[in-house]
Amino acid sequence: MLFGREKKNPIKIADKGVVEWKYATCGYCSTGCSIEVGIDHKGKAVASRGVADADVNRGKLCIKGIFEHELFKTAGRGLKPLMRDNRWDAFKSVSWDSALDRTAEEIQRIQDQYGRDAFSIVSTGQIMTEEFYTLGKLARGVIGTNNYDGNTTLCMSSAASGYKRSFGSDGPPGCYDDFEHTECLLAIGSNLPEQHPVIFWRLRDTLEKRKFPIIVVDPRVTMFAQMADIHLPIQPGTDVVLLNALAHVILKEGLADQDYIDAHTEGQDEFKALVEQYDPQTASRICGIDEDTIRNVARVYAKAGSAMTIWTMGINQSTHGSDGVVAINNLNLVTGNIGKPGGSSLSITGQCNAMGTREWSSCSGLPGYRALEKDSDREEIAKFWGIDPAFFPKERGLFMTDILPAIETGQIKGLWLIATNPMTSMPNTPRIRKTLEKLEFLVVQDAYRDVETTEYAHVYLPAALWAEKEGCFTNTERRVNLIRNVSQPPGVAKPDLWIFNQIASRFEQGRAMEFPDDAEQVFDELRELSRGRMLDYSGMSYDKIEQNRGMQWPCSDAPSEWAGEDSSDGTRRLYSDGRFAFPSGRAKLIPLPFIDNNERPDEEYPFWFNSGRVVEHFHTRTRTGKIGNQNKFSPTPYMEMNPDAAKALGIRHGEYARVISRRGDAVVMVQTTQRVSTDMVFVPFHFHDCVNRITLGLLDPHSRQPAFKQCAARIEPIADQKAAAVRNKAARAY
Ligand SMILES: Nc1nc2c(c(=O)[nH]1)N[C@H]1C(S)=C(S)[C@@H](COP(=O)(O)OP(=O)(O)OC[C@H]3O[C@@H](n4cnc5c(=O)[nH]c(N)nc54)[C@H](O)[C@@H]3O)O[C@H]1N2
Ligand SMILES: Nc1nc2c(c(=O)[nH]1)N[C@H]1C(S)=C(S)[C@@H](COP(=O)(O)OP(=O)(O)OC[C@H]3O[C@@H](n4cnc5c(=O)[nH]c(N)nc54)[C@H](O)[C@@H]3O)O[C@H]1N2
Ligand code: SF4
Ligand SMILES: [Mo]
Repeated sequence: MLFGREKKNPIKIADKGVVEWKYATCGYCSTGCSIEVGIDHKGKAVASRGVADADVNRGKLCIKGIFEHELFKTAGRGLKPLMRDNRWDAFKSVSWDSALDRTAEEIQRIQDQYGRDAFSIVSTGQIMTEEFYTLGKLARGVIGTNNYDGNTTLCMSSAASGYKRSFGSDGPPGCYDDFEHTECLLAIGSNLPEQHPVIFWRLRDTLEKRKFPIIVVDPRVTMFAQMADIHLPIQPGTDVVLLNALAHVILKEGLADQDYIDAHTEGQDEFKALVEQYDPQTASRICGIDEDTIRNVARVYAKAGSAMTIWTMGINQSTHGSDGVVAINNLNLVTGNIGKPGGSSLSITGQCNAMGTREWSSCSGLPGYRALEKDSDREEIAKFWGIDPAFFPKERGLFMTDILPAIETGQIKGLWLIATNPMTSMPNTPRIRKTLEKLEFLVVQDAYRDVETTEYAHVYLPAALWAEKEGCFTNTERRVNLIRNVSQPPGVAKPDLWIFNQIASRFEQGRAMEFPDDAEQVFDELRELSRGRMLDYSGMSYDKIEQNRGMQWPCSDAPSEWAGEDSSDGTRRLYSDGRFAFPSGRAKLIPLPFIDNNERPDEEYPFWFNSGRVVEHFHTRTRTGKIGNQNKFSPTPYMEMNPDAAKALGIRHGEYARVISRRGDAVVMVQTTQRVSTDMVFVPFHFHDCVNRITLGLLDPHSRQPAFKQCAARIEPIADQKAAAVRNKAARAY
């Protein structure tokens, strides 16, 4: 009997009238979820859904993926190329030819006048692999500037640098399947539930079937810390000390895998001598974790049959970012936890295609993990592209974080920004503003017209976004996945690939080289360059990638050194045979002395200022700031502050307060919460004119990545709450 229930409002799933589902890969974070976009009979994208048989997400999507089809109709898109003579003039709409001619002429003029490296290019982790490869060919092979880098220096360069130092090559050795096998998970400086919700769901799914210890290292009590078995609220920036101490206990108590160390590593004597100094008692005074907990964690980790470490920006964005990664690798080498199911050093990548740029963009070298420093690599690529090898520099040039200061000193005069928004995302934005104002020529190539950085540009090039074009992304676990063309770009916006090819055709050297227009043809080209290498794509094709819902490299069409006998469906783990990418085949155990060089809280600036993300927004909100639900759930720049600290300053929950550092100030809404201790505040960095007015961004010596997570600030209550609300609102201008 229904007892009249049929009369109550039944749940109805809206019929969006989808007539076709098109395959893509999510364009936000690096989880790499397979997504299908539903098209109605008018050809309009009306729905998104997770692909059920994709191994990565198994039908799931997070809040960003679920609304991704709404991207195609967001406000603020660039519809036409824009141009002006001076920064202070109004922009005028111009034809593509005028904008591209002017850009090519200015590149040429600046290079003729000041030298080739005086024109600089900074790109991103968010365009397609085929676009990265083409941009690399243009920057290295045609324009020939060595001051070419990407925003991955703000994001993954510590991970890339740490992998190279320990294993001889970049490339995360593990995969999500490791959760199915591991007996202990250590997560350092990663807020997985919010920043990689679908990887987190994979972890939760495994934990429901089989229990194993979760240890989270984060100065905040994040959502991840709350579900952990052990939470280590570490002193900011001291992870290397904790990791050295864990290695100390493991070696002292005979818990190390000495056979693995002897067979597969070098440098153990120097390493052991250094960690000898980091006994738990000494370490606890620096890293703030008591000695018994250090011993306990070391034992739990080393005694597990297999154990893995994941990490994200809490490690990378530090003055010890690269050392932090090496310390994690050291821990996994001494316990024999590399390349085995459930045993890994798995960096959780940031942007959707941060891996693609590391592999193919030539930012730090030449395509396919080749190095400018190596004669044979320069010769091979020069021959393949049909240019003189002497055209390439013999070592890499400046990183993004050194390119902007080089504008200040006059070394760089022109800049091309592609899909990155440094006026919001770089540390110490008051300083960035001055550098951008100093440029003789700035060209901004972005999908949105309303990015802050465009205010400083001479030329703006409107780019197509995500599935308005076709190509591949590589995710955290080395999985190459495909984006099919789902929708057309608005106005006359064009794919980045088309823009790069057009610029190439305006240079003599570019006209003499091949710049294919079709993404799949570019894919075929880079696939050839990958054959036999660690990042072998030779067994992949667009159709095969789509059928497999993404494939993990090495994936070879023949037996090979890195891929083994049969890798035609991809390879889950690297280094499973204990052979690493250094000529000796051994990994390096590297001693890591700790020097405390952060700006620390003091009497005048008594709080640690920590920054990061929330689940609803992506970075500088050019996209998520315009999508209804995402903005509704997280509309305001706010600050997590401990209730006791707030009370001591007379600040109440929900009031606006001012944060001040030696660089600048910002107005934020205070959210009192026990997530942070009394000497720390945390602010999501998504809002313009906010967090990065405060940050200092000291650089890591190896990776040049900024320490976004550590600086000192003071908090002041605001008497005039109405005026504060206006200032706060300005930071969410979209
Ligand atoms: N929703 C959403 N998801 C995203 C992104 C986004 O913008 N929005 N961006 C993507 C990108 S590009 C990236 S790089 C990732 C970032 O992903 P995560 O790194 O997971 O995110 P964050 O919030 O930047 O920082 C993670 C944690 O580091 C902690 N931390 C701060 N200082 C320290 C320290 O000294 N030691 C340790 N151990 N931890 C510390 C912070 O308290 C914070 O909880 O997210 C990706 N996913
Ligand atoms: N304080 C603080 N600052 C931080 C961080 C932090 O944790 N704290 N995190 C840092 C990290 S990890 C990162 S990755 C950076 C991110 O910093 P940014 O890269 O500057 O941030 P995004 O907003 O992702 O900028 C990407 C731009 O690309 C555009 N875009 C998207 N798709 C396309 C496309 O297909 N073609 C073109 N041409 N344009 C496109 C978007 O509109 C957007 O303007 O921020 C860093 N800054
Ligand atoms: S978890 Fe990342 S890749 Fe997956 S839907 Fe969310 S933002 Fe997209
Ligand atoms: Mo990032």
